[in-house]
Amino acid sequence: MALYNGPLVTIERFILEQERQFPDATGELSNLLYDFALGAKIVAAAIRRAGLVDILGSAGATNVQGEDQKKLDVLANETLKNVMGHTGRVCVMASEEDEELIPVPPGWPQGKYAVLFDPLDGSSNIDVNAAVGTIFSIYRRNSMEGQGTLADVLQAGARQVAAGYVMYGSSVMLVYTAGQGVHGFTLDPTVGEFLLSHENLRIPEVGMYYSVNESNFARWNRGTQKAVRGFHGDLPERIEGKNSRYIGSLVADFHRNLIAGGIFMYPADTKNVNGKLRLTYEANPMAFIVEHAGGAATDGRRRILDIQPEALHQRTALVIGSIRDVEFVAQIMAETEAEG
Ligand code: AHM
Ligand code: MG
Repeated sequence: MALYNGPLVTIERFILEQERQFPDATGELSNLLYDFALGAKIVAAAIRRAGLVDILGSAGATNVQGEDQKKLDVLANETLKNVMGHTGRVCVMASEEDEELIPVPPGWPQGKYAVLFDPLDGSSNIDVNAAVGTIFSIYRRNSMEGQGTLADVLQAGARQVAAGYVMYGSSVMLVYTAGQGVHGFTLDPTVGEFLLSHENLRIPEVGMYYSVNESNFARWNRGTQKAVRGFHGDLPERIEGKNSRYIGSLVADFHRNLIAGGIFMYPADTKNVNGKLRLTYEANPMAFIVEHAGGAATDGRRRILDIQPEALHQRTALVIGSIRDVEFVAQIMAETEAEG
């Protein structure tokens, strides 16, 4: 095994050190972030065995091993609910996998945070062994006491106190911000620890890549089509052409653009008239992260973080990434709309 060649900073030590800057901090938010890190390790371990688990599952028709054969997105969801719900730090949860709010299990104390998550985003990629992710978003509760309410999770994204994602890729990375920079940790599977590997990530102002599902081209409005043609290199006076990269896994597409610079778009189209991605547990946490890394996120008209959510599973168009590229798309969309 290669030796580490720098100071070893575990996610625990890093979060603690950040928290020391705030004398009033109770440590609850730090603990919530470790809770997500623990959940991520459990999910990562399951994903690593995914192919094997599928083989065991299909071979064992008479062998009722219900839990082992659960689909990974269900497993990820149950894992996060279990990890987050039994800590006393949370008053309510919401997940892409649950239609309704998820209360804290009976008998467990109510905490001051509301958490939302997409337990396994891009899960169709599991079957082909491509990267998937977990996305999370944390708010301080609005309600005063007792069980958390819908209003606790339907806060505008700008009110998030922390957000992050875990990418299960060629290595497992956890990236988060609690408002003091965006930091990335890589899981060392030999010791089971997330170690600081990317401190204070900044997204380049102009990116190398654009990421969009171009099979939807004919269903986009003219503004979106024109912006993407700009990325093809058809508007050299406005923007340089870019390289195309699209995995179809938001976390992986976003992560690449965060590191290398780029823009990800899931615009509205005639089939997905409000876009495809969900505002509260997909767009908002990513928007919070990108802004803290110097980037931007819009639905084409509005800053994502300013949108007041009205429903838990509300969809939104999303244009997110390097600031000048996002501005370019927003301008082209506005100009085209004004032309009528
Ligand atoms: P999911 O939440 O059902 O996994 O869907 C979200 C995923 C994102 O990860 C990805 O950006 C997008 O759907 C890809 O959609 P498409 O296959 O239409 O390009
Ligand atoms: Mg999702």
